[in-house]
This record gives sequence, C-alpha cells and structure tokens, in this order.
Amino acid sequence: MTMTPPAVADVVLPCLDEAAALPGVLARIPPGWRAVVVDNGSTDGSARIAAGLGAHVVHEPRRGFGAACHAGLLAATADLVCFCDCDGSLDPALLPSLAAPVLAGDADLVLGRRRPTARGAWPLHARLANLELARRIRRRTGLPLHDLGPLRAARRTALLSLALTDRRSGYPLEMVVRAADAGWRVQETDVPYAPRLGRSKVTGTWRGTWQAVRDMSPLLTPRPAGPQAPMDPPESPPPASDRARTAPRQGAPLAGTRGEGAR
Ligand SMILES: Nc1nc2c(ncn2[C@@H]2O[C@H](COP(=O)(O)OP(=O)(O)OP(=O)(O)O)[C@@H](O)[C@H]2O)c(=O)[nH]1
Ligand SMILES: [Mg+2]
Repeated sequence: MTMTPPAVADVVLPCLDEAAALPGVLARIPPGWRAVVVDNGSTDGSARIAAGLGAHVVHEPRRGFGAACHAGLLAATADLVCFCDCDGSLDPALLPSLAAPVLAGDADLVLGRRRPTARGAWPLHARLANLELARRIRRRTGLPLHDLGPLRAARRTALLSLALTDRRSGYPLEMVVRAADAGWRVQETDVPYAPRLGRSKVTGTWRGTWQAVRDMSPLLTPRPAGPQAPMDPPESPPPASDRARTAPRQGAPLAGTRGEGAR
C-alpha cells in the first residue's frame, strides 16, 4: 500500500457557489499542498466539482464566511494553514512566497495586501470601505496594515489558540485583532487582485459592503484598559513570538458577530 505523504500546507478555500472559478483555483494550488474546499451550502455543484478535481471537501451547513473558514481550519492537519477566496480573484500559487516568513519563523501571520489588476476587480465603494476599515485596524491594533485581505498564512496550532468566535464576515478581522492582542508579528505583502469569476456576493454591492462593515464594527472597539481578564491557557502552543515571552498577551473575548447570514 502506498502512503500519501502529509501535505506541506493546507489551503482553506471557503466556497459558496463557485463552480465557475473552482477549476482554475484548484489548478493553481502549489504541488504538495492540500486544497481544503469548505462547501457552504452551494447549489451549483461546487462540492462535486471540487471533489472530482481532487480537493478535500468539507461540508459546513452553517452559512457565513467565518463558519466556512473555521470549519476549514478545524479540518486542517498540516502545520501551515493558508486561506484563499475561491472566486478566482486571488492566486493560490503565490502562497508559498506569502507564507515563507511564517515558515522561516520571521512572522506569525502574513496577510496579502490586495492590488487590483484590472478596473472592476475592486469596486470603488468596497475600496473606500476597506480604507476606512484599515485605518481603524491601525488605530485599534497599532499594526501598520492597509488591507484586511483574505489571502493569509499562519501556523495551525497558533490559529487555533486564538479561539476565534465570529462566524460571519468579522472572522478575518477578529483574527487580526486577536493576533495583535497576543503580540503576534503580523506582516503584509502585496498580492494581485483580479476580477472574481461568477456572481459577486458581497463587496460587489453597496448593500453587501455596508453589511460587512456593520458586522465588523463591534470588533474594533478599543481594547479594555487595565489588567487583562484571566484566560484559560491556550489548548495548543502559541506562535514563536509568544513562546519567547513569559505570558502570551491574550485579551478577553471580543464582541463579535455570530449566527446566520452571508459575508
Ligand atoms: N459571501 C459568502 N461567501 C462565502 C460564504 N461561505 C463561503 N464563502 C466564500 O468566501 C469567499 C469570499 O466571498 P466573496 O463572495 O468572494 O466575498 P467578497 O470577495 O467580499 O465579494 P465578491 O467577490 O464581490 O462577492 C468566496 O470564495 C465565497 O465562495 C458565505 O456564507 N457567504
Ligand atoms: Mg470575492
């Protein structure tokens, strides 16, 4: 019997009706890396297409971008976990270089800063909302970030130790805020952002963008001053930066958004 070698990394791909984009996205998963497609109740055959193309498919019935991302994280087994949208707007082939600082021990979380490659890749209203969001992230966390991009890389056990609770569009923001509070080294690197394939669900409309910003706002309230609330020790080892400290700076649980609804 031949044993399949363990994947170098797991790439979590949240997927809601992305039949048009899946073949191109999966074709660009780096060799030796595992695609974990989290099907979030698609009705266009996405799960079947992904499985047919060799992806590991996870079914997450609870709607929401965060629900899909977190189900993927829980299903991941590799030391390194990356996240990538499944709509063709981001290139998974860039993940090895994006994740290199994490693998080298120079960063705990790397985020792709989206740089649009074409008119229409990133509608003006979505860019403006993102600019304001980034400004508030900088103010809240002190991290010099310019985008809350969905292409990201970190170690699996470290991500789990953040104990993220948001299951909607606040998930990526909660990840960054908690990482900052825990003293993670967070880096940003430019990545091309192409027009998505298939129908836009969120930021393509004013309404979706407004909803996403509203979902995220509670996560950006100032960090409580004074002594930190005692926390249970993390289930798994914190990232390298925290191991160097005597006690990881983990904040109290953040107010967030939970429940049903699309990103
Ligand atoms: N919107 C949404 N996306 C989900 C959900 N579950 C999984 N996804 C996937 O999450 C990724 C990001 O969602 P997108 O719809 O691309 O969100 P966006 O990039 O902000 O906006 P558009 O590309 O304009 O739709 C895609 O791969 C979706 O298929 C969900 O419940 N809602
Ligand atoms: Mg998209």
